[in-house]
Amino acid sequence: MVKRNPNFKSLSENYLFPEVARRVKAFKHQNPHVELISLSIGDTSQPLSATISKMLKKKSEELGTHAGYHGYGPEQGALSLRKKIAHVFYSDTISPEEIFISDGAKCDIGRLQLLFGAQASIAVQDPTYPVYVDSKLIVGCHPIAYLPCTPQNNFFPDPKLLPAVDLLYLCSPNNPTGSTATKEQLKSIVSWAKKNGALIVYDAAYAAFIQDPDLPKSIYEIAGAKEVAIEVSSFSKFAGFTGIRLGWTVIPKGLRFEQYESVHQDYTRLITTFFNGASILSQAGAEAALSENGLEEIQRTINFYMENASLIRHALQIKGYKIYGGMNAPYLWVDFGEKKSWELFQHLMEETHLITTPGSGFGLCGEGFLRFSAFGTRQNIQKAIKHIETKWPRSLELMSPLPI
Ligand code: PGU
Repeated sequence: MVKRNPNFKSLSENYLFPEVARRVKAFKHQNPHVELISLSIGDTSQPLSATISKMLKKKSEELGTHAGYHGYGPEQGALSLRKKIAHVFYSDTISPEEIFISDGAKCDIGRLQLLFGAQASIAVQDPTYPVYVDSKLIVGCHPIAYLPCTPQNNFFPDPKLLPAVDLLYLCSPNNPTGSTATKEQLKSIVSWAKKNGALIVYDAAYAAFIQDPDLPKSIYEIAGAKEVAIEVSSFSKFAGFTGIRLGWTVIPKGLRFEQYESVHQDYTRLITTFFNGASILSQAGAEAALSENGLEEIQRTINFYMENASLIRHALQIKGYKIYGGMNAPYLWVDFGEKKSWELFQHLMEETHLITTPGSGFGLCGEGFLRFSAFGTRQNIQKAIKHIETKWPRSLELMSPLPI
C-alpha cells in the first residue's frame, strides 16, 4: 500500500472556507426555508467591466479562426501583459522579466513553497491568510513562527521581536484584519530582512483597495525592498477575476540565496517545469483591465465595494461594536472580546441568518473576532444591515451567554 504523505497529518481536516461551507450546508439542511446572507468568503459579486467582457468575447472568437488560433504561450506570461503590469503597478521600476503571470495568487503561494522547500523556516502574522501556513505544512516544515498581530500592536509585528527565520510572510492590506502597513512599518521590516539575511513574501492582493494616498500599495515603494522581497498579487479582487483566474508574482533579479545563487533563475526553472502559462483568455482580459477604460471601470467597482464596507461599518458601529479595517481594505475585523469565534459564527448564523468568517480560523490571535467581507451585492449588504439593525443585540455584553 502507498504510504500517506505524513505532512497531511499536520493539517486540520478541512481548509477554512470549506469548513464554513460545511456548517452552512448542515444548517440549510435543517432549515431549508431560511434565507442566509453571506459576508464570509471574499468572493466578488459584481460583473466584469464592459471593456474586459468585450475583450474576452473578441479573443475567444479569434481563437476560433485559423489566423487567430494560439496554443501554449510563454510559461511566464505574455510580454505585453508583463509590460503593462510593470507600468501600471510599479511605474516601470520593476522590469517585465521580473514579473511572472500566473493563474492566481493562491497558486503562486503554493509554488513559492516548492521554490524554498521544506528546509526554509517561515514566520507569519497571526491571524493570517491560512494558505501560507497550510501550504508550508504540506511541503514539510520547521516549526512555523506565529507573530501576534492584535489591536495592541496595530496588527503589525515589531521587527525587534522577530525570530530568526528564512521567510517572513506579510499581507497588506491584510486579510483578515483589514489593517494596512505604513511606509515606516515596511521600512523597518525591509531593514530587518537585510540585516538578518531573510526574504519577505509580500501579498498585495488587496492593494487596489487602499484609499489613503500615503499608504504604500507595493513593498517596492520602500528603498532596498528589491533586494529582499517577493510580491504576490492578483486580478481576482479588483478586476473580478476570482473565476477567470489571473495573478502575478514579482521576483526581482537581485534576490539571492545564501551562496549567491539567483532566486529568479530557480523560479524560472520551477515555472517552466510545473506550469504552462495562464490562460490566453485570462491574459487578454487582464490587458483589457489595464487599458485606460478598463482602469476607470474597475475603479468604479472598487468604490462600490468600499461603499459596502462603510455601510457595514456604520451599522456595526451604531450597535457599539469595536471594528477594525474596512477603510483601506474590503474586510472588517470585528472584536467580540472573550467570545469564541466558531460559537459566535454558529450563533449568528442560527439566530440572525448572517454568515461571517470566524477569526480563529485565521490563527489563535483571531479568537474572539469575526471577519466581514464587503464583496457582496448591494442588495445582500442591505439585507445584512437590516439583520444587524433588527436582530443583533446592541453590544457584546447583551450577547452573553451564548446558547451554545
Ligand atoms: N491572497 C490573499 C491574501 C487572499 O485573501 C486571497 C483570497 C488570495 C490571495 C487568493 O487570490 P487568487 O488570486 O484568487 O488565488 N482570499 C479569499 C478567498 C478564499 C481563499 O481561500 O482564497 C478569502 O476570503 O480570504
